Amino acid sequence: MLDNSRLRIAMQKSGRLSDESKKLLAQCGIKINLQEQRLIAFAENMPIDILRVRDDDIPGLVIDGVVDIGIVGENVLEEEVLDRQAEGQQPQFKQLRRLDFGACRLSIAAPRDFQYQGPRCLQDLRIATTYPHLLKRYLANYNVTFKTCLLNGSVEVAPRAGLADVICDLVSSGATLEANGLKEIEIIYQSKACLIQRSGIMSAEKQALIDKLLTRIQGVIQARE
Ligand code: PRT
Ligand code: ZN
Repeated sequence: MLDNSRLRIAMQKSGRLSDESKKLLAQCGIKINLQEQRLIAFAENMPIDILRVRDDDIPGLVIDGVVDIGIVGENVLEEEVLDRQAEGQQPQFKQLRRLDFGACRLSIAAPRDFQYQGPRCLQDLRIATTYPHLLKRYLANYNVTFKTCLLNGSVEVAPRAGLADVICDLVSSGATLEANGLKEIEIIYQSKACLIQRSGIMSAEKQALIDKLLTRIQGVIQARE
């Protein structure tokens, strides 16, 4: 049986956000013993449980109220929201704050010799991406429609493999695009990690703990600036 009295926080198990998420919680004074293989870790000094999952699962866990708090990239969050809206749902959650890590941008990139003269050039092309909804929303501003090649990894090899004309993927240094003979042609979304809370009623104790954590996070981030 799940213990509902403890604050449940979801973070990425292993990946680009996991070290920083772990560090942030530690700097807030939460003592956790994260054993590598464990899905759940229990804080020793506060009524908090840490759930360690794939980043893609975090928005849904918060929106569905399975966990109280989530640390996730805005890119993954926004894509999940758009996906649910496309299915006729109205996903509810509270955006608590933006964090100071996980910075990246979602960009459209094309083979180096592609003659790019603005979004209209993309009409009817096939675009490989993990973020079809963010891409569709952006290109709809230009009345551009496209064909999707949905990939959850190795997006950058799609043009060379003949799977797509261009790609829409996350970029930070640009080295991956460069190594794959691609150039960035359009930035469609700027992202950072963020902290979200489920909607609905929280017990006074849980809400007080969230408020305390938020104050500490504010202090940690300010000290790093
Ligand atoms: O296993 P799980 O599903 O949890 O992890 P994942 O593999 O889906 O995600 P992960 O760990 O790669 O990224 C988690 C989050 O980190 C993303 O959702 C973003 O919010 C953020 N982030 C920040 C990035 C990057 N920077 C980033 N550079 N996510 C991915 N990348 C990838 C990008 O997809 C491309 O393959 O890095 C490559 C490009 O990097 P550069 O530096 O070569 O431009
Ligand atoms: Zn993922």
